[in-house]
Parts: sequence; structure tokens; C-alpha cells
Amino acid sequence: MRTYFSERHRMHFPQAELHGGELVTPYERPSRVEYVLARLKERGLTDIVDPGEADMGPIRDMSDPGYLAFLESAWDEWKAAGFAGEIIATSTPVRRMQTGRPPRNIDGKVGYYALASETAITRTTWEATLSSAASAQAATAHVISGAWAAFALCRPPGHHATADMYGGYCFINNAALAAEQFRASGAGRVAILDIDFHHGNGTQDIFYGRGDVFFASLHGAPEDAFPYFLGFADETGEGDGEGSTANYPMSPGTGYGEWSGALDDAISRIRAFGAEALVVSLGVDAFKDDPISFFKLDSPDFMDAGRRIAGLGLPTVFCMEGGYAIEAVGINAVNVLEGFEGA
Ligand code: SP5
Ligand code: ZN
Repeated sequence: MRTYFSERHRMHFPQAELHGGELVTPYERPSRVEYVLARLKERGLTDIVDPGEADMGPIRDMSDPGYLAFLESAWDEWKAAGFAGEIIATSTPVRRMQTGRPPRNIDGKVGYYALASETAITRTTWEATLSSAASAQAATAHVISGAWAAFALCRPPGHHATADMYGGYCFINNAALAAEQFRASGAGRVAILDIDFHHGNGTQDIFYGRGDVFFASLHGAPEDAFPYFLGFADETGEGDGEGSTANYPMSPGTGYGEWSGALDDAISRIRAFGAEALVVSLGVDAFKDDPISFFKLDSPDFMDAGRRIAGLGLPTVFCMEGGYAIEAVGINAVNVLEGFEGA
């Protein structure tokens, strides 16, 4: 399986994440993908290709224009306002406030377009974000042109990003881009399977009203886990999308027995949907030692999960999402790929 990967991911590395009232080194940091790269090489998966430039057309089609303009100019506006630090959101429109009127003031705009304030933006975040999207696009193009599967080693991740909000370490939704690309290439129905520990709120939001893209997510229950406000089992889609969303919220301490049962259910739903292509949001933060998560999967479980996903028999793009037990991220992510390939 080929990997698409851009060195430009390093251009996103904020100094700070707001975590438990402290500014800490972000959990989502460049060394995560270095461990994945090292593991790929160790396992002989050495077909690793730079994706080149992102194709802006599909990114514009998928995104709110004001949001993209914000991401492109946020740093310059922040500096022009006299702010010395990294961009961190402080004020967000919430219950009974105006949610449809982006402010002119940059501090207001940041809060308007943020869905969480742990994620900082730096001078070069946008460039890294586009390189991440480019990996998803190139991996999908590779599968469309006949490869059975491809791995987009995306960083920053994407599944929390909506068409008009960033947060949860995500800015542009790479998995959603991949799904749209499959659709544009002629796949009538596409599925996205999100196995990151966190609910893929951004992906769900983008496709919630659509019947052509099925979204399934296995995640920590919203009562207990970020992003807290979406991902309940009774969210099943709306309008044309009714029945095309499947959420599997699970409790603290969930192990592979229950998790793999949810995975099997999601897989059978995807099969019944009649998907012709699959995008996997490949987060490995369900791992037992993940520092910000609470599932109990062990490294061999990820290989078994890859094997089960392969049972769908679909052309597949894997997009890297989360996973913060840094040294195990490589083993766990590559285990999914090897389980898939070995099946
Ligand atoms: C892509 C991805 O995995 N994003 C995750 C973003 C999580 N950000 C905030 C997490 C808040 C976690 N609080 C955890 C307390 C652990 N003791
Ligand atoms: Zn996650």
C-alpha cells in the first residue's frame, strides 16, 4: 500500500495547547507522524510519495468562503491587531447568541470560527493544513486510478473540522474531501468509517443531510469525551440523510470485545448501504495508553480491526487522524494497514 506524506506538516507546531488550565506542548505534535514513518519503513512499506500541491477547487467547494478567507488571513490580522502570541479562541457564539454573523474584529472572528479553544493557529498552520489535504487528495486519486487502497498520512488531522469551523486539532476535513472525490469520480455511494477515539463531528456535520455518503463513528460517549456536544446514538441523519449516520458512543474503560462488536455492526451497516468506496478516519487514540482517551485497545487489536475492515472488500483510503501515545502511534496505525493488507 502506498503512503502519501508531506514534510510540510512540520509547519504546524504551536507552542501551546490549552489543557486543564495550563498551556502545554500540544498532544498533536510533529513527532507523531515521524513514528508512523519509521514504522512504515521498519515494516517494508517504503512506497512513500509526496502529494504535491493541494487542489483548491474541491476545498473551496466543501468549505464556507468566509471560513477559508479567515484561515488564509488570520495570522496577518492577528498580528495587525497587536497580539503577540499564537491565535487562541476565547469568545464563541453560544446558546441564544447570533451564530450567523461573523465579526469584523479578528479576536471575534477567531471565536466565531472555532469549535474548541485547545487548538492554536500559527503563522504557517495554513500551509501545513493544505499539505495534509493534499495527501488525502493524492491518496484518493491513486485509489480512483486503480490501486486497491492507499494511506494518507495526514497531519494536521481533519475529522473535527466542519465546512466552517476548526478545532480538536483539525482545520480542513481530509476524510470528507476524500469521500467527495470518490463521489466526483463516479462512485454513487461512499462510506466513511471513523475509528478515532473522538467523535468525527465535522465529518458527520458535512454529510448529515445527504443520502449518498454514509458516516459511522466509534467513539467515547459525548457525556464523557470531547467533542462533548455531538455523537449521540440517536443522531441518525436528517432529510435525505436520514439513516445514513451511525454513532457508537462507548463508556470509559471500553475494551476490544465491545469495540469490535460496534465495528462489526458499523461494517454491516456500510455493506447494507451499498457503498462502492470507503474512507477510514484512522485515529489510533482508542489505544489503552493514550494520554487523553479512555478505551483499552491493545496494539494487536488494531491489526484485527484492519482485517475486519478489509472484509468489506472496498477500494479504501485511510486518512490519519488522532493518536497521542506517541511511540505507539506508528505501531498501531501501521497494524491497521497490515491487518487490512494481510486479509
Ligand atoms: C484528532 C483528534 O484526536 N482530536 C482530539 C482533540 C481533543 N482535544 C481536547 C481534548 C480534551 C481532553 N481532555 C482529556 C482529559 C484527559 N485526562
Ligand atoms: Zn481523536
